[in-house]
Formats: sequence, C-alpha cells, structure tokens
Amino acid sequence: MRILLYNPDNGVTRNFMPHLWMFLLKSLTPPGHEVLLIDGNAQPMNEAQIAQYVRDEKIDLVGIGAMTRMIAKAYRIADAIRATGVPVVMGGPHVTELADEALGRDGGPRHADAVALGEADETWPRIVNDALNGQLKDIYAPVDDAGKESKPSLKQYPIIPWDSIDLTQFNLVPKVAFPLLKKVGEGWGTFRIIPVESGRGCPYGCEFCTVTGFFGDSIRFRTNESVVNELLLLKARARKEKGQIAVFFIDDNFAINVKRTKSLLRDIIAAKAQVHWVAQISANLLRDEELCDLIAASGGKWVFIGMESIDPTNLKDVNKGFNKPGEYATVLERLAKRNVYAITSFIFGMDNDTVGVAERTLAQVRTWPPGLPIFGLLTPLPATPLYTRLETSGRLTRPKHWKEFIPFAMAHTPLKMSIEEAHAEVKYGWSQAYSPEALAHAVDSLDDQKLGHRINIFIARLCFRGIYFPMMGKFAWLRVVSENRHTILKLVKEAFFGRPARSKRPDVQGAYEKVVVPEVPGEASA
Ligand code: B12
Ligand code: SF4
Repeated sequence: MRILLYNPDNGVTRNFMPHLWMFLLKSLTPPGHEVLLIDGNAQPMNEAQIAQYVRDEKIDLVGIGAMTRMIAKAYRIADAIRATGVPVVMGGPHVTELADEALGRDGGPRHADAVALGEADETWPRIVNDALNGQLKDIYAPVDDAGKESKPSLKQYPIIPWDSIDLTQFNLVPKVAFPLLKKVGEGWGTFRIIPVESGRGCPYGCEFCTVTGFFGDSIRFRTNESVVNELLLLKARARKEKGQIAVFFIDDNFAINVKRTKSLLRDIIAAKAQVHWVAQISANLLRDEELCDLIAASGGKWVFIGMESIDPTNLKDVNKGFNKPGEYATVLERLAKRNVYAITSFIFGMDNDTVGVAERTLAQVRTWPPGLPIFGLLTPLPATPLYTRLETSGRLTRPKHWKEFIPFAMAHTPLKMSIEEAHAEVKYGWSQAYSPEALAHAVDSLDDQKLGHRINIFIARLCFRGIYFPMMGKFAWLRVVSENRHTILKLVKEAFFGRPARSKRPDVQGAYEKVVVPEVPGEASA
C-alpha cells in the first residue's frame, strides 16, 4: 500500500520542528509498504489540495495525528480524504480522549474510519495489516493478551533512518541561501531541529496536563545506547549535507530520573555524540549542580521550564506546588553560568490571577538572565482534571472550544478577572517581553559574552515573537527588522569591526570558566 501520514497545520506559526509520531510510525510500518509524510505546517494544504494529492499519488491509507487545537482542521482534511474513498485512521491525544467524536458516535458526523487509542507503537502494524485486508476496525487499543491496558516498553526502540529520510520540508534555511551558507564555517546549508525522545511518562499529574493520563505515571526509558546512536546518525547526516542539526528532547521531563539523565549525558559525551539540544526540565530538578554541568558539556543550550506562575497559590491550585517561585532566579542563574538559557513558560487566567499579573510576572523576569518567556492562557483540555473541575462547577464558556479553535482565547471564566482582562494580560506579556527595547536589553545583558551567543539570543527572541504575533509574510519580517534596526546594526558592526575588550560580569566569571564544555561542531564563535 501507499500510506500517507499527515499532520495538520496549527494555523498560527510555521513549523520549526517535525512531529516525531510520523517518523516513528513510518519506522514501525511492516515491510512492503511505502510511507509518505506531509506536515501541514511545512507544506500547507487545503481540503481540495489534499484530496487531489491523495488521488494523484494513488494513496491507499491515510493516518492523521493531531493535538486538540488542530483537531477541527484534522477533521476537515479527514472528511475530504474519505470523500475520495480512501480510509482514514486517526490517532494522538485528542481522539484518544474523544474517540466517539472522531467516529461520529456522539451525534456528530463521522470523520475517521478507525481510531488508534493511546500509544500506537504496537497497534500500528496491526492497523496497516487490517487496512491491507480491508478489515479496519473502529478502535485499536493498546492492550495485552488479557485485555489489560499496556504501555509499550521503549527498550526495543526502532531505528529511525535519519540518515536517509527525506527532510527537505523541514529545512529552516531559506532555499535561496543554501548554496552560500553551505560554505560558511562547517556549513549552514541546512538547519533542522529534530525531535528525539529518550523516555515517556510523567508522574506529576498537573491539573491542566494530559501527559500523566495519556502516557501514564510509570516512566519508561530507551537505552542510552539507542539514544546515543540516534544522535550519531543525526550528526553524520548534518556533516554529509554541510548543514547543522539541533535536537529537541521531547520527553516531558527530561531529568525526571536524575541518575538516568546523568548517565545518558555522560554516555553522549563519551561517544562524542554532542549536538546542540533543548529539553523540558522542571525547575525542581535543576537544583543539581552536576546535572547542570553535564547539560552544558553534552551540548544543552536551552531548557524549557514550565514555570506557569509566580504565585504559589496558583501553583497549588493546579497541583504544581512542586514549583517554587522563590528559586526560579537561582535556577536560571545556575544555567546561565554555563551558557544555558531558559524558555520560561507562564500561564495566565489562573484562579488566583488578578489584573496586572503580566506586569508582576515581567517585573521578575526582567531581573533574571535573559531567556525566552512565553505566555499562554489556562486551557481546559479534554480528559484533564481541570476540564472536569470547570465543567462540574459550570465555568466552561466554550465546552467544545476545539470545534472552533481561536488562538489565545479562554474557554472558561477565571475567578478574579474577566475573560477579556485575561486576554489583555497575555497580549501585554508578549508585547512587553518582545518589544525592541526588551530585545536590545536581552542582547546588552550578555555584553560580556561571545558575539555568537548574543546573536543567538537575538535571533531566538525574534523567532519566539512569532508565536503570538503571526510572522507569515515578508512584510511582517521587514517591519520587525526595521523596529529592531539599532540592535541589528550594533551586532553587525561588532561582527565586522570588533569591540573593545570588556571585563566579564563578576558573578559569572569563575563558575562559568570551571565548566569544561567541549566544542560542538558548528558552534557560532566570535
Ligand atoms: C514536542 C511537543 C510540542 C512541540 C511541537 C510539536 C512537535 N513539532 O513535535 C512544541 C514545543 C512546539 C509544542 C507546543 C505546544 N504543545 Co505540545 N507537546 C509536545 C510533546 C512534549 C511531545 C510530542 C511528541 O512528539 N510525543 C512523542 C510521540 C511519540 O507521542 P505522540 O505524539 O503522542 O504519538 C503517539 C500516539 O499519540 C500515537 N499517534 C499520534 N499521532 C498518531 C496518528 C496516527 C494515524 C496513529 C495511528 C497514531 C498516532 O502514536 C504515537 C506513538 O505511540 C507533547 C507531550 C508528549 N509527551 O507527547 C506535548 C503536547 C502534544 N503538547 C500539548 C500542547 C497543549 C501544546 C501547546 C498548545 C501548548 C501551549 N499552550 O502553547 C503548544 C501548541 C503548539 C502549536 N502551535 O501547534 C499537549 C496536547 C494535548 C492535547 N490534547 O492537544 C501535549 C500532549 C502536552 C500536554 N501538556 O498535555 N508541543
Ligand atoms: S510536570 Fe509537565 S508533563 Fe508532567 S504533568 Fe506537569 S505539566 Fe504535565
């Protein structure tokens, strides 16, 4: 069969990274089938275009995966494909929770011929065989022989053939710039951010999160060897195509078992498998100095920290009391001393939030080492304890918010402010944190660092700005470049003419230099 795996676009940002599920299912497909991948964020298609594609390419089976926020688009695409007579299987977190919706058993229209519940590593080969025999069932659940729910072990993780897989749609370097950039340094002809998982599951059970329910509270890890080999494969590919690769360890909490993470990072260093990487790690686990040393030494550049709120009452309300706002600054300083910076994620519209929460949060953020703050709204995702709590108390204003997805819009009323006030707080957060002044300040606060680091933080800020302010056209970019021209000119001038030697920040000097950070090929230096 010819199988198409399709991920719908999120309608807000272009993709900066492919979705792992597509590559994983491709690798787990039984031999004898051809699997094509389309990520709508990289190759946007409307319903008519996808139907035409399916006909032209003579596709026999389509698999669609989607988060809740893309599910309306996923259903529209599925309807268009099914209208051509090709069966559609859907999987991922949303349809796992609301299989009846996808199968039209809730009174609405049917969108999928079959639904894969939960982790599909073991059910996917069965789905493909049933489709081949024209015997697709409605629901595929991961259960053992006794009919009990089973979670796949990650010990026999498939080899994703990163060295040969077609990744053209995921190159972040504009096509026109390929030939020139190939020759810069060790080559920048391509730049890709690749998702790699080293483990699954999180026991913390934060109220708004689907992960503990979906992946379970028992944590499973791949072997160190399998992760290291994957990194080596990725590095080899980057070298071959004179490009760069960075890795996003998509584990929900990369250091959930600190001992295991340290052993993995040591093995990465020993095998010289370092690439620049980013991972999600909760603040409480970053108290460990040795872990932070190993993060830096193994290529870690950015850590995503779900801070959520600077208010302990809010954190307790959503079952995330293990976050201690009092230690955020120390944790970020600890990372910054090693040249590792943080993507700090905040949620507004929590029950104890009042007007002014964005400014109060920013007032703290401004005292921290520069990073990438991001702001969202508390969102009741289906099947989360939060959804049940708000539904029971009659506070949902858009109980099926996913049917009509609106970016940065609440679906329930916060307790101490109105919905409009919560929206204004998010807008304020983004506008202030990504204003030209804030960007200039972030660059200046790294005055004692290599030019490369300062350029990195500037570019990262420009890109993150696009999460809230759509950057879809050339003009959007031109406007931003013009607004930030002073900072850009300053960096360009320094690149060409250098700058007078400066003394290092006294708080950073000693500790920073003690850490032995092996050079990662392609690291920008100036
Ligand atoms: C990486 C990641 C991202 C990346 C983007 C996605 C990418 N390019 O990979 C980034 C960081 C950008 C991101 C952003 C967001 N994310 Co996110 N993200 C993840 C994360 C951590 C890993 C995803 C992953 O690759 N998992 C590993 C793979 C193997 O698992 P999987 O995708 O679930 O696939 C398995 C099964 O679901 C199934 N499957 C999946 N699809 C299909 C399709 C078919 C046909 C079949 C048969 C099976 C199948 O088989 C796979 C193998 O078992 C997950 C949490 C998690 N651990 O999954 C959250 C998660 C997906 N994100 C979530 C959310 C809410 C968001 C945001 C909305 C957060 C926010 N408030 O801004 C944004 C939205 C982004 C956007 N604009 O689209 C939620 C989604 C919940 C939901 N019901 O929709 C999750 C589950 C985390 C959570 N807190 O609950 N995210
Ligand atoms: S720590 Fe992160 S992944 Fe784990 S339950 Fe909380 S929000 Fe979800």
